[in-house]
Amino acid sequence: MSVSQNPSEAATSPQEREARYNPSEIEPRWQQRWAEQPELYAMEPASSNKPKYYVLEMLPYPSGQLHMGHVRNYAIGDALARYMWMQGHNVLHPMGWDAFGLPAENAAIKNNTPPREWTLSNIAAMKRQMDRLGLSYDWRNEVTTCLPDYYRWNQWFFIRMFEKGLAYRKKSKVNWCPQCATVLANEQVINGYCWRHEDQLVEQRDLEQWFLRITNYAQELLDDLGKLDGWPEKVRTMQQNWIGRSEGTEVEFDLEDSASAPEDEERERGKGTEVLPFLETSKKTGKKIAVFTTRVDTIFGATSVQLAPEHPLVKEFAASDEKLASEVTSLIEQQKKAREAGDIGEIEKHGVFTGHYAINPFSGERLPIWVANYILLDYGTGAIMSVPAHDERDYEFAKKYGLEVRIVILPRRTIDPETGKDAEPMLPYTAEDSLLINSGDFNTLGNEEAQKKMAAFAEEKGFGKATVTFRLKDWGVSRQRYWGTPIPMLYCEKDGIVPVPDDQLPVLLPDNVAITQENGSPLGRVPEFVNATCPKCGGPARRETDTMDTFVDSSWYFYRYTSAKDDKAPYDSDAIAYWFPIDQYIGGVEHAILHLIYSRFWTKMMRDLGLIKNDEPVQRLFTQGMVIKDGSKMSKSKGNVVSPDDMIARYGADATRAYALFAAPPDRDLDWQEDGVAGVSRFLSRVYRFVNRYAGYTGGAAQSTPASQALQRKLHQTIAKITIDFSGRWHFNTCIAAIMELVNTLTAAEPAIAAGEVSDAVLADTLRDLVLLLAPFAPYLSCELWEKIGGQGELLRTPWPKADESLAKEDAIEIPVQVNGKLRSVVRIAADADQDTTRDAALADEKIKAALEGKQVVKLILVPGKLVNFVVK
Ligand code: ANZ
Ligand code: ZN
Repeated sequence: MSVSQNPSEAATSPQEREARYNPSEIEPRWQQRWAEQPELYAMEPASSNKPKYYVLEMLPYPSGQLHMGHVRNYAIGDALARYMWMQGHNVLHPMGWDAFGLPAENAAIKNNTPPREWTLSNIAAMKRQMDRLGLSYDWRNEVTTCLPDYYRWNQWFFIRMFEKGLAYRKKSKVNWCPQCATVLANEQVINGYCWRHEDQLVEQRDLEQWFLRITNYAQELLDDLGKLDGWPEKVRTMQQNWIGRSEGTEVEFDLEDSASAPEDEERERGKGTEVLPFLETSKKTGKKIAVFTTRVDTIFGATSVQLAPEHPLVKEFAASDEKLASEVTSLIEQQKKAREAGDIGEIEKHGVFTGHYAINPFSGERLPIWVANYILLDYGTGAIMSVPAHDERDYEFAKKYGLEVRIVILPRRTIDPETGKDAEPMLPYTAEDSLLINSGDFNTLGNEEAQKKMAAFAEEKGFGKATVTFRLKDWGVSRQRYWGTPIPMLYCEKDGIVPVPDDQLPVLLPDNVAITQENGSPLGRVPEFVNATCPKCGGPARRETDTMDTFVDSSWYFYRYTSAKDDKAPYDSDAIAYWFPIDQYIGGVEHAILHLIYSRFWTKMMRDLGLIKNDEPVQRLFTQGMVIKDGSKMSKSKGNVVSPDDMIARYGADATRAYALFAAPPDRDLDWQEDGVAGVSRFLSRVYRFVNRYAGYTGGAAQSTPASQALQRKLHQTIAKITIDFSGRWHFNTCIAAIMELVNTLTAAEPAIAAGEVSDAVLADTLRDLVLLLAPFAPYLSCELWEKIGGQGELLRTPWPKADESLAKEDAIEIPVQVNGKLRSVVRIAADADQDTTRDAALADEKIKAALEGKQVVKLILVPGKLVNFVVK
């Protein structure tokens, strides 16, 4: 039976009569239905017999508005989650809010709204947007990091770490952003500027701070990068560089006992080394200077020892030497400026001779001790041996100050092939593959062997050892701000630092706190908060007023999703054993170091507390590209923001999401074009009308026909393509393009359908599978059409269609055959024909035979499946 049987409709064509696609009617209706089914997106318990799949998108900061970057991120995750449900998995697809942080305080100052109120209303607004987008989140396990039921566990972990010596307090030089009025972690300083304030240079200050001992895990964090083969290479490399492992040797130089401040003449003498005829023990002070070097093989070429300006020994020297003191002050100042400007690596080198000497333990030579502005206190030991002949920076320094340059390694082959003479290497000569000279007993050794032997020698003699240095520093977590997790520590005059007992957690963040941009934590100005009782002695105690870096919150939030309501523990360890590691994490590459190193550390720490078994939190990581508009990143500051609400109002959530997936492969940047959204919306409209037109259609053939087979072939090819993409690289743009092609094929088949040449069963199957294939990309439309075609059961739990290879097989394809680049014929061959078969088929063709008659084929160009070209003379 064909569709236009109703006589009252006979006057209009089916196209004119049929319903218009109206997402603003369809989508809210389904949104309402989904909201009434809390089980729809719920994870099943660990006892489920389905395979588990944990898909996670990075949780947003609740600014109040989703932007297109979010929409893109969530559209990718949502497509994957829906696909996995249809593949029969037990899916965990949660969402939450990274809700602490400075913007809430800034908004409070600006609008006079308390941070809590501002944050919670932003969350409500963004949640509405997410629901309107139709994202499949299990809201029953929503995590909001600014609420006490979450942050109490930050405090609980902090105390566990304190007990294990993993959380400690020390005075240190810190990065200070005057605009944030707080300390920043190293990771939050971008080329010397604040990560939140692009134009704000970060200052250095000395403050008592809480640190987490992430460096205990430096080696493991590095080693386990090797396990993360589901992570982008670039992210692993960034982490590796950030951890910055360096193998070398620590060597102790004796500090020689010298007279007080040197005369100017003596200062001049600092420019050379001299070998002491004999070393009297009385000449040694007993003090040692440890240096860290990666090239102990060059130690006989050391011509000075250099100290960081803030090295403790420098302070000692300067105490009795005013001239030195003032020079050191300016070196410190230069270093500070360079650090703040983020180019400490390129600092213009300055230094000053201290008038003191150190003794090279390998050679017994006395080396002048200098202070230099390019030596960093917090790397290695804060002191180096300077080897000008073999190190760029030392060379530059030595040239400037006239220090001796002494060659101690040479290329293995030094004979100049032209002159036959020994060639002097260009200085500084830094090659690893070289031989030692001028190095006492170590002469003629290869440099690698020398490094091993010399480190062993130093160890044996007790003045050094092989060591490893990391660039990674402990994580400073103290922030002098209000809107964060209170650090659960007390200071008692009698008992010192005392953690808040577990049964007094959470330490609640008080409301009604005046937020100002003055220095010092706003909590320090709340006496009810500060004044506490010592749990040990019952005497008065002062409460810590710093709050935790918000990166603490995001270090473990994804564990909490498995049991967000638990008030006895941060999570249920059995549930973690089931759900972890996360199967797929999706987010921006801007988190490659900060968040993704901290959360790896937190996982290892929790494992060592015996809470979990997994070593790593995330199995596979995907970093999506940026959303670009008019040539630059879509952002408020660029004024090129496209509002998701606007797009949804105009084209619907399905079109907006599908466009975000269609416009570019997800790992690439996406250039936002509204025309493109309109185009996707027109496509969805075609699908809508087509399915409506043929739902329940029964006017076709009862048996399989050639037209049916052609349709089936296209359908199964489409299924195969999309299925492969979902398990691999997620080129959703080509998935959606493939669905578009399928719809083109269907439209082109309409005359055949009308002529009854397509079997009813095949048409019905095609419609059904088309709806299923669209489900991850356009869930509203799919649900609507699923109902229309009488689909049984919940679409999301309907098995994903299976590609039938035999049906997908192309029987024959046509290949153009050229002679000297001119088209002469077309041959039909099997789609999977090999090269020889293709060539033979071309040669057997009558037209080609004629064209080649009497000519000599000099070359055959054959593009399999595409083209054959005979080049003839
Ligand atoms: C002598 C030497 C000779 C060095 C030579 C290099 C080449 P990486 O690889 O980054 O770990 N160094 C050590 N501590 C330093 C500090 N606090 N500030 C500035 N420079 C420091 O670099 C290690 C090398 O950097 C060390 O090896 C040391 O210079 C320098 F032919 O020692 B080397
Ligand atoms: Zn006490």
